Amino acid sequence: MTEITAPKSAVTAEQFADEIREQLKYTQGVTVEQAKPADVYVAASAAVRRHLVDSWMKTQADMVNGNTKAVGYLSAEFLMGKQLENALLNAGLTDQFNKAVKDLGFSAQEIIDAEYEPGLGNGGLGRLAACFIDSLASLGVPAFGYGIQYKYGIFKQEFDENGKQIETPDYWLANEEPWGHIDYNRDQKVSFGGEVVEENGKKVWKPAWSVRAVPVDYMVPGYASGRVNTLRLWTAKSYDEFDLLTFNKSEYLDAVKPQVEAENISKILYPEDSTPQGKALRLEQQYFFVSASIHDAIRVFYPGQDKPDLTTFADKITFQLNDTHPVIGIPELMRVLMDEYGYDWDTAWKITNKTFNYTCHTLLPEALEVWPSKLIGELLPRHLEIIEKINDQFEAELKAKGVDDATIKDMAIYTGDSVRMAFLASYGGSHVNGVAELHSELLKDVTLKNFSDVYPDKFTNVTNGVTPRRFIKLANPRLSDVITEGLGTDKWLSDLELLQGLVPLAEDAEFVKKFAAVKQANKVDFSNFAKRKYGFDIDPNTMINTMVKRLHEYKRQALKILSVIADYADIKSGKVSADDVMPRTIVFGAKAAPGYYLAKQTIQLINNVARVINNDPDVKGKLNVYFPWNYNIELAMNLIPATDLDEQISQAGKEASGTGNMKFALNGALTVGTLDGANVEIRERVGAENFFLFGMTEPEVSALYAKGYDTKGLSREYYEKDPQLKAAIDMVADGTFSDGDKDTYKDLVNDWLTKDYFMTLADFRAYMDIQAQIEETYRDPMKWSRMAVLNVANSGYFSSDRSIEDYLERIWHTGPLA
Ligand code: BZD
Repeated sequence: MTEITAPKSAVTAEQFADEIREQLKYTQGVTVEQAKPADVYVAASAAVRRHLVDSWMKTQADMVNGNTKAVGYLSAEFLMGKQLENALLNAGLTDQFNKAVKDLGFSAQEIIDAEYEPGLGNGGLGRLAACFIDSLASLGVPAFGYGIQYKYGIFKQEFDENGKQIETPDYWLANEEPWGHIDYNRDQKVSFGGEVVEENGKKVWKPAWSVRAVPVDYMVPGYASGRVNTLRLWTAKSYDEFDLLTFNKSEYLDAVKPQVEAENISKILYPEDSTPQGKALRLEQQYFFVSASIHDAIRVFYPGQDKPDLTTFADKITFQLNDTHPVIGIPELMRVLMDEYGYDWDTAWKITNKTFNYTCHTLLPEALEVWPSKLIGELLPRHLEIIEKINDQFEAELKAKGVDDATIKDMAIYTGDSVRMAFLASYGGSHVNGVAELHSELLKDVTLKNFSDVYPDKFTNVTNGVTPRRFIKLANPRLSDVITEGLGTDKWLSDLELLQGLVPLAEDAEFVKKFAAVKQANKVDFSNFAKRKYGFDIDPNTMINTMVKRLHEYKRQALKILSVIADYADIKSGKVSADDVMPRTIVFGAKAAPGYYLAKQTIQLINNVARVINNDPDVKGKLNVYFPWNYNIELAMNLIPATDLDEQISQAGKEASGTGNMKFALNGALTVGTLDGANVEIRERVGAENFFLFGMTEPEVSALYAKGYDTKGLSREYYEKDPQLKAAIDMVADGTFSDGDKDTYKDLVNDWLTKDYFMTLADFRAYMDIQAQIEETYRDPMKWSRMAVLNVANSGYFSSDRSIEDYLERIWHTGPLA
């Protein structure tokens, strides 16, 4: 007997169909006969939202009235994915919905497909925030996600006829969006500019301009917890109506200028995922959402109080800073406490220090935000003063601890010219965490070493995780059924470590075959999806080998494509017979930041390798490369369950964690990877024999830098010595993938041969060797599937529920509502 614990609403399919009809008629004014899938999508969304409202209101009331500290997850990005399916699952309405829409004359899939995916994030950091608020709600922990409702999300990616990336705006709000509720009555005023004056011995900020921050609330339903939290995304509105006088003179653009400028703040998500752009607008965005959120928390937790006792603030809510983007919140809370509520510096500092914690998501020094003091001074003059004072206090504290002057200088939060946000966060909050064990160690030993030396107790690790609801249950229903059957219960969806129970089944041939059949069926599904959406002809009987993530030199998509080219060259030159090749389909998905030249060249190269190889009869059916454009959550949910082999092949010591790797392992793909980020922990758990490890370790990388790898052009030696590598690079240089033009990739080739900062060439041989081993393993399907079962069984640790439990225990010191 299989135990089923999934939520199930008492509502019948007939009742749910009636609710959809009502919405269609009374809110949207269309009959069922007139309705298009997009209409039914809006109606069904409104209907499911209604089923969640009571839990939502009760959760808020219990949060405000109870004694459980809430979590405020401050994040410039929440990459949520489509909402309807997830809301149905958590409301226990999936079956009713499926039947109801069928009775109304639609397929469930076409209704789900009618939703437009919001792209309010760049990549891992934004998706992590979405997984975390799902887990907070599922664990019953009171929480707010606080961020920005950008009008334009991450750009839409297309490829032109030369294979180049084209970015087009993603106006995701072009059609009705049924999930967000705009609450004009809970707005906040956010001010900028002006000057600070002294009045009666007090500092008073006289800002020059203000915008109206209006919250748009999204429900965040928990799975099987009965709780529904809130994601509050701020949108910027102007206080100034347009200037009628100017308008009457027909100067339309001038008349609406102030309005446009204010509303620009929430207009667009910065498509950056590595280096901060010194853009005023970006700082405005950061301050905008953080200031509104802090004031909102005071409003929520001290309702109707003119003179709240904010010495209890840190007992009401703890703010997690998702990277440095919200760090301006530290001086902002200081300012609010002192200037708006009259607290003295020391009291304000205690509260602030207790309220904030900081998560770092990078190891690239250039990705730690640094703002010019001049810009902060112009935009937020009072905050700059406070930051200077924080820095003075910090220096005095360091001196008192006996830190030497040179180190104190290295640690400066405020250097005179600039403000280092990661340092401000490390000093201003209670805890600092990295996102995987290796990453947290490197933060302590390298990136934030001085801080960890002085404040060792602040530093901790919380290894990332992913939500099993979206990334197993919704993405891979077939595997979910096989797991539930294998374990005799579906409880694993809220306690993922139960997957351990599958370990013995790896020895059960019947189970392993069933598992393999799921993978095969998913591959067929993906092939159909790719045909429908992209026009690709993917052969589901080949190995599906996937590399999906932002395009970055450190992630080394170049290593993957060079290996493909090397294989191609071997077949073309007759060194390897096509008959001996194990058929493989390589699928890439990646967006490059619009200003990142080498990343964009790499995209162009991959597209043209795909074009040449896929059209070459010599390798037909053996080696194929596809690059579906505009990688997003929907594509991830279709591709991950169909993947046999995942790649996380970053240069060791560069990828903070990676979370794609977790999603793949949980869906029964094997990983080829370096000892980097969360790969280290995945390998530890699934077993070294079930993970394809290759490449230099972090200390080996450091040693090779010390020899001058990138400065003395050592990469060329690897090129000269390895004929396979040489052949591959020569093929790129000689125009094989650019219709004979030798210039197209010259900068890429030149970089490989003279600098190669991320050591692609140095790791090439090890990578080719491990790929040979992978082929051999794949030729034994039972062996491969057994390894894949063990990956699933041993990856339960990588649930975001476990990450959140770690945050609760190590950092937030709070828990579920009573
Ligand atoms: O965060 C990523 C890291 O690169 C991954 O290793 C890690 O798994 C995830 C989650 O912790 N970082 C980002 O995604 N960073 C950004 O997207 C980003 C966005 C704007 C500005 C700077 C970085």
